[in-house]
Amino acid sequence: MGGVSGTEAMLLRSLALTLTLLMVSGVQNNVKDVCIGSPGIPGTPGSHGLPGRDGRDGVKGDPGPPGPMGPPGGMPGYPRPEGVIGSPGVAGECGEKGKPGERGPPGLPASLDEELQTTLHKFRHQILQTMGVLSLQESMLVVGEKVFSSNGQSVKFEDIQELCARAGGRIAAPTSPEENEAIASIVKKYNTYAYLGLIASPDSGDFLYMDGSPVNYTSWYPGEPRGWDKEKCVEMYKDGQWNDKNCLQYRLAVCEF
Ligand SMILES: [Ca+2]
Repeated sequence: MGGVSGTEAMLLRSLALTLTLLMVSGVQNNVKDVCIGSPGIPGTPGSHGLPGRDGRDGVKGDPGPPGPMGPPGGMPGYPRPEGVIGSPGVAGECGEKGKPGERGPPGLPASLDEELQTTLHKFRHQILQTMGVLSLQESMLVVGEKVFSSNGQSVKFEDIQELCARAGGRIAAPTSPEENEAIASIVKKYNTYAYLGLIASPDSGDFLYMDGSPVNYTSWYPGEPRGWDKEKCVEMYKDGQWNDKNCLQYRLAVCEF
């Protein structure tokens, strides 16, 4: 019983060669079927590779929260805009009156002052034009220095006074037959009694002009005045005669200027 014979050794070598060829030719399935040994021990892990290259920049992030307040003593800020100018102060006291200046050279007499005469001529012309138009429209009646006029309104005595004063005149008061006739013509035109600028004196009961002076002309209707204390105003009838009357009636407003 010696070792392996020569023939057996050849067979074993042929078998090993065949197995090697099968493995090299990739016929794994066949190898599996043939390889029946236990698995080997895994090898040790390889060493770490070199670090990779830097990546590309990422997306810009959100702004961060405001930082803490800095220490005092920083730079001054921008100047503020100027405020509104205040109201002017109270005027000071008047100073002492100065000395009169020297007398100027004598001027021209008004009659020789050409510019003044031209202005006066223009004024006169314009006034005559205006009076002509108003007279034509029977809006005014000229008697001597006075002008009588009415707006045709009938109001109480006090309101006539106010109305005439506002127009720059006063309630009409006849001081002569001519003036009385002029006012009477206005009363006839509007067919309405008018109050006159007369009032009973609170002391004597006598009738006076509005400035308190006594009347110098009257045109009482026969029997008037007889209102005693109750009729302190005077109305004019259409024929120009007068009657004392209370002051609260609505009468034509006739003014004189
Ligand atoms: Ca009367």
